[in-house]
Amino acid sequence: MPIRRPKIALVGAGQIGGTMALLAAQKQLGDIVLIDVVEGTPQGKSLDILHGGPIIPTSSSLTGSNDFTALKDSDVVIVTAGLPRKPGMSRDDLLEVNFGIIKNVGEHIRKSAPNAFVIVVTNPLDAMVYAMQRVTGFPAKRVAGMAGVLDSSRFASLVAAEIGVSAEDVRALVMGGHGDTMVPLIRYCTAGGIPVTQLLSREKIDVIAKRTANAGGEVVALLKTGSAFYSPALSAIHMAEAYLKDKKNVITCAAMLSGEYGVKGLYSGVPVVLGGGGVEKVLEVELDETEKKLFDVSIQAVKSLCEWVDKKMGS
Ligand code: TXD
Repeated sequence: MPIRRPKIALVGAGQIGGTMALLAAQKQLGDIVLIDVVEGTPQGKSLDILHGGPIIPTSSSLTGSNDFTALKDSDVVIVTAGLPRKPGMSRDDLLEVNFGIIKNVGEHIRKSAPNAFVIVVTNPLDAMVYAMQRVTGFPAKRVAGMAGVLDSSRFASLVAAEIGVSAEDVRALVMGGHGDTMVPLIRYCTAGGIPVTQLLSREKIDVIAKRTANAGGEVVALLKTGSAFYSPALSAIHMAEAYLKDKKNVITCAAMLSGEYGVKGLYSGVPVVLGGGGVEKVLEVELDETEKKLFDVSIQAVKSLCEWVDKKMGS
């Protein structure tokens, strides 16, 4: 049998969806289908990128559809369908409306793309990825949420700017929920292998940690009409690439915990090995007393959102 190109479905052709389509075409990750409920949006954006194909250059095909059957046999489905925040809104304010959307999308994925690796982006992320796994019934290793990779990148970018070094050389680890209770693990942040605590004062690092927790809100306040989309798109495609190329990258994403960190049956942002098997392994890093306390607070915040989802799902 000839090898076929992977099929990547992007459900939600908005700010993040459109940006991901361009990134996936530039990286030639496979054939891309954009799906949205707004007539013309997915078709227009895919055609626009296709027009640039010779310049990229790419051999990826791009199509757009308002029909969920376009999901058929996708290898990866990245879901951004839902409403973004407006200034003054918290991510949790989106819970009710976006749960309804995710439930509908999850049913379509279960029917049309039963073997896909699903990456959820829609906020409130931890609850939405939990809902997606419940609705699809897919093994938890095939349903992950995009958040920690973005939060870690945001933290690293601010550290790099503060030290005055290339962002390429800064690595950071931000765990927990994708919200105000996220946990930047300062001890694990390095610049070229050097612990950041040897390069910046504690005060400066704490300011950066606070700014990271509010980074999404900072962009929402500046844009006024929507939320961040370039770095979220880069983050989700980074996860998709690790899966499609079986890269076994260590990436922080919202993964189902089954006892790791003393948590069972909830999604939270943790470092995982992401490869062809999806979330192949959850990596348990050592947490000190303070970090453990912060992580537990973050878990409690996610737990209440997931209990809401359970109630809506009737169990
Ligand atoms: O780190 C993270 N996980 C967050 C996630 C980072 C940034 C943004 N975060 C959330 O992603 C944000 O709060 C939203 O919930 C999603 C999507 O953000 P985006 O900025 O892409 O929103 P847009 O531009 O409004 O795009 C959403 C698209 C839009 O075109 C709608 O028409 C479409 O989703 N939509 C649907 N598509 C398919 N099916 C249904 N039911 C549907 N409803 C809306």
